[in-house]
Amino acid sequence: MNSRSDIPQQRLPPGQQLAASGKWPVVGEREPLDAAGEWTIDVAGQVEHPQRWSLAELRQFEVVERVLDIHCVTRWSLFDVPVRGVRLETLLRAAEPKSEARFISFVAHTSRRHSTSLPIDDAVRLDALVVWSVYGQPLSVEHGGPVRMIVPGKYFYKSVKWLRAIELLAEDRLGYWESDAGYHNHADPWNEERFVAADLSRVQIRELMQSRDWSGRNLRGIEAADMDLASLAARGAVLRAADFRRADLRGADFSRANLSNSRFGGADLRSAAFLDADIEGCDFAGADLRGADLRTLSLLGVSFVSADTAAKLDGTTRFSPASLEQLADRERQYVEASL
Ligand SMILES: Nc1nc2c(c(=O)[nH]1)N[C@H]1C(S)=C(S)[C@@H](COP(=O)(O)O)O[C@H]1N2
Ligand SMILES: [Mo]
Repeated sequence: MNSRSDIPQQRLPPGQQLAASGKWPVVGEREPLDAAGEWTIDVAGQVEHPQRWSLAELRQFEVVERVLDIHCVTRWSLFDVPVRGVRLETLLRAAEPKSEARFISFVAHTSRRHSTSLPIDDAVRLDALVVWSVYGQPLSVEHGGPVRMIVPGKYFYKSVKWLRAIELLAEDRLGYWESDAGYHNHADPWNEERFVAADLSRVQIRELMQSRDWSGRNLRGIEAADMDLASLAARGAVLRAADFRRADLRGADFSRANLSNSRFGGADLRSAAFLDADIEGCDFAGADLRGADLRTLSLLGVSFVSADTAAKLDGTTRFSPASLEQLADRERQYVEASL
Protein backbone atom coordinates (compact mmCIF):
# COMPACT_ATOMS: atom_id res chain seq x y z
CA MET A 1 0.00 0.00 0.00
CA ASN A 2 1.03 3.46 -0.74
CA SER A 3 0.52 6.83 0.89
CA ARG A 4 3.03 9.05 -0.86
CA SER A 5 1.84 12.49 -1.82
CA ASP A 6 3.42 12.32 -5.29
CA ILE A 7 0.93 9.76 -6.60
CA PRO A 8 -0.03 10.45 -10.18
CA GLN A 9 -3.54 11.89 -9.87
CA GLN A 10 -4.74 10.30 -13.09
CA ARG A 11 -4.38 6.91 -11.42
CA LEU A 12 -6.74 7.93 -8.60
CA PRO A 13 -10.33 8.24 -9.88
CA PRO A 14 -12.14 11.53 -9.12
CA GLY A 15 -13.26 11.99 -5.52
CA GLN A 16 -11.13 9.09 -4.22
CA GLN A 17 -8.35 9.13 -1.63
CA LEU A 18 -5.79 6.47 -0.74
CA ALA A 19 -6.78 4.46 2.35
CA ALA A 20 -4.63 4.99 5.44
CA SER A 21 -1.36 3.21 4.78
CA GLY A 22 -1.28 -0.46 5.67
CA LYS A 23 -5.04 -0.72 6.15
CA TRP A 24 -7.49 -2.53 3.90
CA PRO A 25 -10.95 -1.59 5.22
CA VAL A 26 -13.65 -4.24 5.65
CA VAL A 27 -16.92 -3.07 4.08
CA GLY A 28 -20.35 -4.69 4.16
CA GLU A 29 -20.88 -8.24 5.35
CA ARG A 30 -18.12 -9.69 7.53
CA GLU A 31 -18.62 -13.41 7.25
CA PRO A 32 -20.24 -16.08 5.10
CA LEU A 33 -23.27 -18.08 6.18
CA ASP A 34 -21.15 -21.09 7.16
CA ALA A 35 -17.63 -21.89 6.08
CA ALA A 36 -17.59 -25.45 7.42
CA GLY A 37 -17.89 -28.28 4.92
CA GLU A 38 -16.58 -28.23 1.40
CA TRP A 39 -16.78 -24.92 -0.47
CA THR A 40 -18.14 -25.23 -3.99
CA ILE A 41 -18.70 -22.81 -6.83
CA ASP A 42 -21.53 -23.30 -9.31
CA VAL A 43 -21.86 -21.93 -12.80
CA ALA A 44 -25.56 -21.98 -13.60
CA GLY A 45 -28.35 -20.35 -15.59
CA GLN A 46 -28.00 -19.74 -19.31
CA VAL A 47 -25.05 -22.08 -19.94
CA GLU A 48 -24.64 -25.19 -22.06
CA HIS A 49 -22.69 -27.05 -19.38
CA PRO A 50 -23.64 -26.20 -15.77
CA GLN A 51 -20.68 -26.71 -13.45
CA ARG A 52 -19.89 -27.30 -9.79
CA TRP A 53 -16.26 -27.08 -8.72
CA SER A 54 -14.54 -27.59 -5.40
CA LEU A 55 -11.73 -25.18 -4.52
CA ALA A 56 -9.21 -27.88 -5.44
CA GLU A 57 -10.85 -28.24 -8.85
CA LEU A 58 -10.88 -24.47 -9.30
CA ARG A 59 -7.10 -24.41 -8.81
CA GLN A 60 -6.69 -26.86 -11.70
CA PHE A 61 -7.55 -24.11 -14.16
CA GLU A 62 -4.79 -21.83 -15.37
CA VAL A 63 -3.82 -19.68 -12.37
CA VAL A 64 -2.95 -16.03 -12.98
CA GLU A 65 -1.38 -13.32 -10.83
CA ARG A 66 -2.31 -9.67 -11.17
CA VAL A 67 -1.48 -6.44 -9.36
CA LEU A 68 -4.67 -4.38 -9.13
CA ASP A 69 -6.03 -1.07 -7.86
CA ILE A 70 -9.22 -1.14 -5.77
CA HIS A 71 -11.70 1.75 -5.56
CA CYS A 72 -14.51 1.65 -2.99
CA VAL A 73 -17.58 3.82 -3.52
CA THR A 74 -17.04 5.23 -0.01
CA ARG A 75 -14.01 7.02 -1.49
CA TRP A 76 -11.02 4.98 -0.36
CA SER A 77 -8.70 3.38 -2.89
CA LEU A 78 -5.82 0.93 -2.60
CA PHE A 79 -3.03 0.71 -5.16
CA ASP A 80 -0.98 -2.30 -6.13
CA VAL A 81 -2.88 -5.16 -4.49
CA PRO A 82 -1.30 -8.45 -5.64
CA VAL A 83 -3.91 -11.17 -6.18
CA ARG A 84 -3.94 -14.73 -7.44
CA GLY A 85 -6.84 -16.64 -8.97
CA VAL A 86 -8.54 -17.78 -12.15
CA ARG A 87 -9.84 -15.53 -14.90
CA LEU A 88 -13.63 -15.50 -15.21
CA GLU A 89 -13.19 -15.95 -18.93
CA THR A 90 -11.42 -19.27 -18.36
CA LEU A 91 -14.36 -20.54 -16.31
CA LEU A 92 -16.92 -19.30 -18.82
CA ARG A 93 -15.16 -21.21 -21.55
CA ALA A 94 -15.78 -24.42 -19.59
CA ALA A 95 -19.47 -23.63 -19.01
CA GLU A 96 -20.19 -22.12 -22.43
CA PRO A 97 -22.77 -19.34 -22.04
CA LYS A 98 -25.79 -19.72 -24.32
CA SER A 99 -26.38 -17.07 -26.96
CA GLU A 100 -29.23 -15.53 -24.90
CA ALA A 101 -26.97 -14.95 -21.88
CA ARG A 102 -26.22 -11.22 -21.55
CA PHE A 103 -25.70 -10.59 -17.82
CA ILE A 104 -23.73 -12.30 -15.13
CA SER A 105 -24.70 -12.36 -11.46
CA PHE A 106 -22.22 -13.24 -8.71
CA VAL A 107 -23.99 -14.73 -5.71
CA ALA A 108 -22.50 -14.87 -2.21
CA HIS A 109 -23.04 -17.60 0.33
CA THR A 110 -24.34 -15.29 3.08
CA SER A 111 -27.48 -14.90 5.12
CA ARG A 112 -28.87 -12.25 2.78
CA ARG A 113 -27.75 -14.08 -0.36
CA HIS A 114 -25.86 -10.96 -1.34
CA SER A 115 -25.25 -10.62 -5.07
CA THR A 116 -24.13 -8.18 -7.72
CA SER A 117 -24.37 -8.24 -11.51
CA LEU A 118 -22.70 -6.94 -14.66
CA PRO A 119 -23.16 -7.25 -18.41
CA ILE A 120 -21.09 -10.30 -19.40
CA ASP A 121 -19.18 -8.21 -21.91
CA ASP A 122 -18.06 -5.80 -19.17
CA ALA A 123 -17.00 -8.61 -16.85
CA VAL A 124 -14.90 -10.21 -19.57
CA ARG A 125 -13.47 -6.94 -20.93
CA LEU A 126 -12.39 -5.90 -17.43
CA ASP A 127 -10.88 -9.35 -16.91
CA ALA A 128 -12.81 -10.22 -13.73
CA LEU A 129 -11.07 -12.76 -11.52
CA VAL A 130 -12.07 -15.42 -9.02
CA VAL A 131 -9.50 -14.83 -6.28
CA TRP A 132 -8.33 -16.88 -3.27
CA SER A 133 -5.00 -15.26 -2.47
CA VAL A 134 -4.10 -11.62 -1.76
CA TYR A 135 -0.73 -10.15 -0.74
CA GLY A 136 0.67 -13.68 -1.06
CA GLN A 137 -1.63 -15.01 1.68
CA PRO A 138 -4.89 -16.96 1.57
CA LEU A 139 -7.76 -14.48 1.43
CA SER A 140 -8.95 -13.79 5.00
CA VAL A 141 -12.56 -14.52 5.94
CA GLU A 142 -13.64 -10.89 6.40
CA HIS A 143 -12.29 -10.01 2.95
CA GLY A 144 -14.26 -12.83 1.32
CA GLY A 145 -12.19 -15.98 1.95
CA PRO A 146 -12.02 -18.67 0.89
CA VAL A 147 -12.88 -17.18 -2.50
CA ARG A 148 -14.26 -13.90 -3.88
CA MET A 149 -14.68 -12.01 -7.13
CA ILE A 150 -12.51 -9.07 -8.04
CA VAL A 151 -13.77 -6.96 -10.93
CA PRO A 152 -11.08 -4.39 -11.71
CA GLY A 153 -12.18 -0.98 -12.98
CA LYS A 154 -15.55 -0.91 -11.18
CA TYR A 155 -16.34 0.33 -7.68
CA PHE A 156 -15.55 -2.49 -5.29
CA TYR A 157 -19.22 -3.33 -4.60
CA LYS A 158 -19.14 -5.21 -7.92
CA SER A 159 -16.64 -7.62 -6.31
CA VAL A 160 -18.64 -10.16 -4.31
CA LYS A 161 -17.11 -11.79 -1.22
CA TRP A 162 -17.63 -15.53 -0.46
CA LEU A 163 -18.48 -16.40 -4.05
CA ARG A 164 -20.83 -19.39 -4.23
CA ALA A 165 -22.46 -19.17 -7.67
CA ILE A 166 -21.98 -17.50 -11.02
CA GLU A 167 -25.29 -17.21 -12.83
CA LEU A 168 -25.67 -16.33 -16.48
CA LEU A 169 -28.86 -14.38 -17.20
CA ALA A 170 -30.81 -13.18 -20.21
CA GLU A 171 -32.14 -10.17 -18.25
CA ASP A 172 -30.29 -8.21 -15.59
CA ARG A 173 -31.05 -8.89 -11.92
CA LEU A 174 -30.05 -5.98 -9.68
CA GLY A 175 -27.74 -6.82 -6.81
CA TYR A 176 -28.15 -6.10 -3.12
CA TRP A 177 -26.60 -2.62 -3.00
CA GLU A 178 -27.91 -1.70 -6.43
CA SER A 179 -31.57 -2.44 -5.68
CA ASP A 180 -32.12 -1.28 -2.09
CA ALA A 181 -29.39 1.18 -1.33
CA GLY A 182 -29.46 2.99 -4.67
CA TYR A 183 -25.88 2.21 -5.69
CA HIS A 184 -25.32 2.92 -9.37
CA ASN A 185 -25.60 -0.25 -11.45
CA HIS A 186 -22.83 0.84 -13.81
CA ALA A 187 -20.32 1.65 -11.03
CA ASP A 188 -17.61 3.26 -13.16
CA PRO A 189 -15.20 5.07 -10.79
CA TRP A 190 -13.82 7.25 -13.60
CA ASN A 191 -17.31 8.67 -14.23
CA GLU A 192 -18.15 8.75 -10.50
CA GLU A 193 -21.17 6.52 -11.01
CA ARG A 194 -21.73 6.06 -7.29
CA PHE A 195 -25.45 6.40 -6.52
CA VAL A 196 -28.72 7.13 -8.24
CA ALA A 197 -30.95 9.69 -6.55
CA ALA A 198 -34.38 8.91 -5.12
CA ASP A 199 -37.23 10.14 -7.26
CA LEU A 200 -38.53 13.31 -5.62
CA SER A 201 -40.84 15.84 -7.23
CA ARG A 202 -40.20 19.57 -6.96
CA VAL A 203 -43.28 19.88 -4.77
CA GLN A 204 -41.99 17.23 -2.38
CA ILE A 205 -38.62 18.96 -2.22
CA ARG A 206 -40.20 22.35 -1.48
CA GLU A 207 -42.33 20.78 1.24
CA LEU A 208 -39.25 19.12 2.76
CA MET A 209 -37.28 22.35 2.80
CA GLN A 210 -40.13 24.07 4.65
CA SER A 211 -40.93 21.41 7.23
CA ARG A 212 -37.32 20.69 8.17
CA ASP A 213 -38.45 17.37 9.57
CA TRP A 214 -36.77 14.65 7.56
CA SER A 215 -36.57 12.08 10.33
CA GLY A 216 -36.64 8.51 9.05
CA ARG A 217 -37.32 9.54 5.44
CA ASN A 218 -35.58 8.06 2.40
CA LEU A 219 -34.19 11.09 0.56
CA ARG A 220 -30.99 9.78 -0.91
CA GLY A 221 -29.26 12.07 -3.34
CA ILE A 222 -31.36 15.07 -2.28
CA GLU A 223 -30.05 18.38 -3.61
CA ALA A 224 -30.00 20.88 -0.78
CA ALA A 225 -27.01 23.03 -1.71
CA ASP A 226 -27.20 26.62 -0.36
CA MET A 227 -30.46 25.87 1.51
CA ASP A 228 -31.39 27.35 4.85
CA LEU A 229 -31.87 24.23 6.97
CA ALA A 230 -30.87 25.39 10.42
CA SER A 231 -32.15 23.01 13.14
CA LEU A 232 -33.02 20.36 10.55
CA ALA A 233 -34.34 17.17 12.20
CA ALA A 234 -32.98 14.27 10.18
CA ARG A 235 -32.61 11.46 12.71
CA GLY A 236 -32.33 8.10 10.97
CA ALA A 237 -32.96 9.59 7.53
CA VAL A 238 -31.41 7.97 4.45
CA LEU A 239 -29.47 10.78 2.81
CA ARG A 240 -26.74 8.96 0.92
CA ALA A 241 -24.98 11.09 -1.65
CA ALA A 242 -26.93 14.20 -0.65
CA ASP A 243 -25.70 17.63 -1.69
CA PHE A 244 -25.53 19.98 1.31
CA ARG A 245 -22.77 22.22 0.01
CA ARG A 246 -22.80 25.66 1.64
CA ALA A 247 -26.15 24.92 3.34
CA ASP A 248 -26.99 26.43 6.72
CA LEU A 249 -27.24 23.37 8.95
CA ARG A 250 -26.52 24.89 12.32
CA GLY A 251 -27.80 22.60 15.06
CA ALA A 252 -29.02 19.97 12.59
CA ASP A 253 -29.64 16.53 14.05
CA PHE A 254 -28.25 13.78 11.80
CA SER A 255 -28.07 11.14 14.53
CA ARG A 256 -28.22 7.60 13.06
CA ALA A 257 -28.76 9.05 9.57
CA ASN A 258 -27.14 7.43 6.56
CA LEU A 259 -25.12 10.19 4.92
CA SER A 260 -22.53 8.11 3.11
CA ASN A 261 -20.90 10.05 0.29
CA SER A 262 -22.79 13.26 1.02
CA ARG A 263 -21.18 16.60 0.27
CA PHE A 264 -21.00 19.23 3.01
CA GLY A 265 -18.31 21.47 1.50
CA GLY A 266 -18.64 25.00 2.90
CA ALA A 267 -21.73 24.12 4.99
CA ASP A 268 -22.39 25.69 8.37
CA LEU A 269 -22.52 22.67 10.68
CA ARG A 270 -21.89 24.39 13.98
CA SER A 271 -23.31 22.24 16.80
CA ALA A 272 -24.71 19.67 14.37
CA ALA A 273 -25.06 16.12 15.76
CA PHE A 274 -23.85 13.08 13.81
CA LEU A 275 -23.95 10.50 16.61
CA ASP A 276 -24.03 6.93 15.21
CA ALA A 277 -24.53 8.29 11.71
CA ASP A 278 -22.96 6.72 8.64
CA ILE A 279 -20.73 9.45 7.19
CA GLU A 280 -18.30 7.25 5.25
CA GLY A 281 -17.05 9.02 2.15
CA CYS A 282 -18.46 12.43 3.20
CA ASP A 283 -16.72 15.62 2.13
CA PHE A 284 -16.52 18.32 4.83
CA ALA A 285 -13.82 20.51 3.25
CA GLY A 286 -14.55 24.13 4.12
CA ALA A 287 -17.46 23.24 6.45
CA ASP A 288 -17.70 24.82 9.89
CA LEU A 289 -17.76 21.94 12.38
CA ARG A 290 -17.16 23.81 15.59
CA GLY A 291 -19.31 22.32 18.33
CA ALA A 292 -20.35 19.43 16.06
CA ASP A 293 -20.56 15.92 17.51
CA LEU A 294 -18.87 13.28 15.35
CA ARG A 295 -18.55 10.56 17.97
CA THR A 296 -19.28 6.82 17.63
CA LEU A 297 -19.09 6.60 13.88
CA SER A 298 -16.71 5.45 11.16
CA LEU A 299 -14.50 8.02 9.44
CA LEU A 300 -13.52 5.80 6.49
CA GLY A 301 -13.17 7.87 3.34
CA VAL A 302 -14.15 11.12 5.11
CA SER A 303 -12.35 14.26 4.01
CA PHE A 304 -11.91 17.56 5.84
CA VAL A 305 -9.23 19.06 3.60
CA SER A 306 -9.15 19.77 -0.14
CA ALA A 307 -6.61 21.49 -2.36
CA ASP A 308 -7.95 24.96 -1.57
CA THR A 309 -9.95 24.78 1.67
CA ALA A 310 -10.30 22.95 4.97
CA ALA A 311 -12.99 22.37 7.60
CA LYS A 312 -13.10 24.61 10.66
CA LEU A 313 -12.48 22.38 13.67
CA ASP A 314 -11.49 23.24 17.21
CA GLY A 315 -11.54 21.87 20.73
CA THR A 316 -15.35 21.89 20.72
CA THR A 317 -15.57 19.49 17.74
CA ARG A 318 -16.02 16.02 19.19
CA PHE A 319 -14.52 12.80 17.79
CA SER A 320 -14.04 9.30 19.18
CA PRO A 321 -10.22 9.11 19.28
CA ALA A 322 -10.06 5.58 17.85
CA SER A 323 -11.98 6.58 14.73
CA LEU A 324 -9.28 9.08 13.74
CA GLU A 325 -7.08 6.12 12.77
CA GLN A 326 -9.47 5.37 9.90
CA LEU A 327 -8.65 8.66 8.20
CA ALA A 328 -6.18 8.92 5.33
CA ASP A 329 -2.84 10.21 6.63
CA ARG A 330 -3.18 13.82 5.50
CA GLU A 331 -6.74 14.05 6.88
CA ARG A 332 -5.75 12.65 10.28
CA GLN A 333 -2.80 15.02 10.57
CA TYR A 334 -5.05 17.99 9.83
CA VAL A 335 -7.73 16.93 12.32
CA GLU A 336 -5.28 16.18 15.11
CA ALA A 337 -3.56 19.51 14.64
CA SER A 338 -6.88 21.41 14.75
CA LEU A 339 -8.37 19.96 17.94
N1 LIG B 1 -21.01 -10.90 0.01
C1 LIG B 1 -20.72 -9.59 0.02
N2 LIG B 1 -19.84 -9.11 -0.87
C2 LIG B 1 -19.52 -7.80 -0.86
C3 LIG B 1 -20.14 -6.90 0.05
C4 LIG B 1 -21.06 -7.43 0.97
O1 LIG B 1 -21.63 -6.73 1.83
N3 LIG B 1 -21.33 -8.78 0.92
N4 LIG B 1 -19.82 -5.56 0.03
C5 LIG B 1 -19.20 -5.02 -1.20
C6 LIG B 1 -18.59 -3.73 -0.97
S1 LIG B 1 -19.64 -2.40 -0.87
C7 LIG B 1 -17.24 -3.54 -0.97
S2 LIG B 1 -16.54 -1.99 -0.91
C8 LIG B 1 -16.33 -4.70 -0.95
C9 LIG B 1 -15.51 -4.64 0.32
O2 LIG B 1 -14.58 -5.68 0.36
P1 LIG B 1 -13.59 -5.75 1.60
O3 LIG B 1 -14.42 -5.84 2.83
O4 LIG B 1 -12.72 -6.91 1.36
O5 LIG B 1 -12.81 -4.45 1.58
O6 LIG B 1 -17.00 -5.94 -0.98
C10 LIG B 1 -18.16 -5.97 -1.78
N5 LIG B 1 -18.63 -7.34 -1.77
MO1 LIG C 1 -18.25 -0.46 -1.12
